[in-house]
Amino acid sequence: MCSADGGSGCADACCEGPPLDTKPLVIIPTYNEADNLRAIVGATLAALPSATILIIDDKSPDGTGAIADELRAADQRVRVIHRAGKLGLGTAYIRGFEYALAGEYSCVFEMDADFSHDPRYLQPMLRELQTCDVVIGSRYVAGGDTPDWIFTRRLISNAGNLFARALLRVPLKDCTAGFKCYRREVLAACDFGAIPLEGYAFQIETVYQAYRRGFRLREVPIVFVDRHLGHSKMSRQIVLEAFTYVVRRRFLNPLPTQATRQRLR
Ligand SMILES: Nc1nc2c(ncn2[C@@H]2O[C@H](COP(=O)(O)OP(=O)(O)O)[C@@H](O)[C@H]2O)c(=O)[nH]1
Ligand SMILES: [Mg+2]
Repeated sequence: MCSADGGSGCADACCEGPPLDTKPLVIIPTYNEADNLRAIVGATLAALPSATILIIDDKSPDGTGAIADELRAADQRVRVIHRAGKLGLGTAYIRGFEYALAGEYSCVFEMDADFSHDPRYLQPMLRELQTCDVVIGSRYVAGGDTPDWIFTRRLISNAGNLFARALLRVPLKDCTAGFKCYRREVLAACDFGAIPLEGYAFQIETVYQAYRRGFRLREVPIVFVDRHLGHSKMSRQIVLEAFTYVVRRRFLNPLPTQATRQRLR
């Protein structure tokens, strides 16, 4: 490990990072994804055969949980956590991070079940993680795109990102991205459950905390396509949550920056 960067990994060739490609965990939260689950699990294992997949299902009424159990019985790389009811995306990921830390996973992916996050990006993201701490599959860097979105949806998403970036000063083009890969050290150091959050706000909180704690973030371009099967669970309330969270985080309980931390030590 390199001392120059506080032990969170280093881009220098002299530094040896943890063996990242040996134990990736891909967390896939599901709610009513019966039409997508078999295909996404198959595509994920084909793209990253060394991965373990953790499905976290919230008692989906459409039988997604039973399909998850079937996939688990067929392949030991698939694991399943059933929760009692729809408890939200944020807490599903937190449960998945706890699972990862209780095991020996060296890096952890967040990925949707609906193919908006194409598994073909898993290998390139893992390669990037060799020289940083969090890789973000970004729609807003050169090469990234949201080809299916109408103008107003792009506008809302861009405005939300601008707002988050301006207030929280996270140097990312895509702060609300949900396709990400973390080194386990990041998950061990952060407390993403500190504020209960559901949707885009949870995604912003993860990069905010990681950045403020001195971890290195890197965006890689992804083309984000809309789901073909099933329905989005995002709502107006989740968009509102993101706006109010950004304001609260900025003005009520901002985290100190890494530089401030070092001064206080
Ligand atoms: N376990 C769990 N998964 C959820 C919940 N809400 C959404 N998801 C899953 O999280 C992922 C992203 O949700 P989605 O509805 O596609 O959001 P969108 O991509 O922003 O439209 C999908 O895999 C959903 O099935 C929830 O409350 N619990
Ligand atoms: Mg989706």
